[in-house]
Amino acid sequence: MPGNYLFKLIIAGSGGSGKTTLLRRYTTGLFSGGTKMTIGVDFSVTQCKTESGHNVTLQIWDFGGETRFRSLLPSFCLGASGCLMLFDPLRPVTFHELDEWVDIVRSNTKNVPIVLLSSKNDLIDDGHPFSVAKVDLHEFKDKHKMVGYMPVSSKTGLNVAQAFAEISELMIQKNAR
Ligand SMILES: Nc1nc2c(ncn2[C@@H]2O[C@H](COP(=O)(O)OP(=O)(O)OP(=O)(O)O)[C@@H](O)[C@H]2O)c(=O)[nH]1
Ligand SMILES: [Mg+2]
Repeated sequence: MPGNYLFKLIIAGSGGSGKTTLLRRYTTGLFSGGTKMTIGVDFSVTQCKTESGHNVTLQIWDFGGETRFRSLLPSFCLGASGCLMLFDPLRPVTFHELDEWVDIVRSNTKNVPIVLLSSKNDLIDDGHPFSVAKVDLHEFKDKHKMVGYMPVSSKTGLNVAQAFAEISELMIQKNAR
C-alpha cells in the first residue's frame, strides 16, 4: 500500500560538483547556469513520488562542498536517512575526494543508503572525456557499499527525477526493515 514518509536527505560532494544545480533542476525543472557557491548548507523541502506510488517529503540538506565548510558537516549529517553523493567526471579530483565525503557521511549516520552520481553528463555527450576509469568507479562504489550509481545531467535532465525517486525508495526499504 502506498504510504507517506518524511526523510532527511543530504546532498554531498566537492565544491562545484553540481549539487545545488541538481536540486534546482529537480525542484523547478530548470537548468540554472549561474549558481553561487553554497555557504555552509542550504535547506529545502520537496515532495517526491516513488515508482511504487509512495509519497515522500524530503527535507534536503545541500552541503557547501568547499573545504572551508568541512568542519560543519558532521553535525549536519545527524538524523539523515540517505545521501546523494556527486562527483564531476571532468574533474578527477572531485572523485578522489569522495573518500573523505564517504567518511563524513558514514561516521555520522546509521549506515544510510548512498547513491553515487556522476554529474554534468551533457558535457560528456559533447565530447569531453570522462576522466575517471569505469573500473575505479565500480570498485569504489562496491568498496563503500553504495547502493546505486547513475550519470546525471541538470542541463538535459538525465536521471534527475530518477535519482531522487531511487534514493527515496531505498530510504523507505531501509526504514521498513
Ligand atoms: N553543463 C553542465 N553544467 C553544470 C551541471 N551541473 C552544474 N553545472 C555547473 O557547475 C557549476 C557548479 O554547480 P553548483 O551546482 O553550484 O555546484 P555545487 O556542488 O553546489 O558547489 P558548492 O555549493 O560550492 O558545493 C555551475 O557553473 C553550474 O552551472 C550540468 O549538469 N551540466
Ligand atoms: Mg551548492
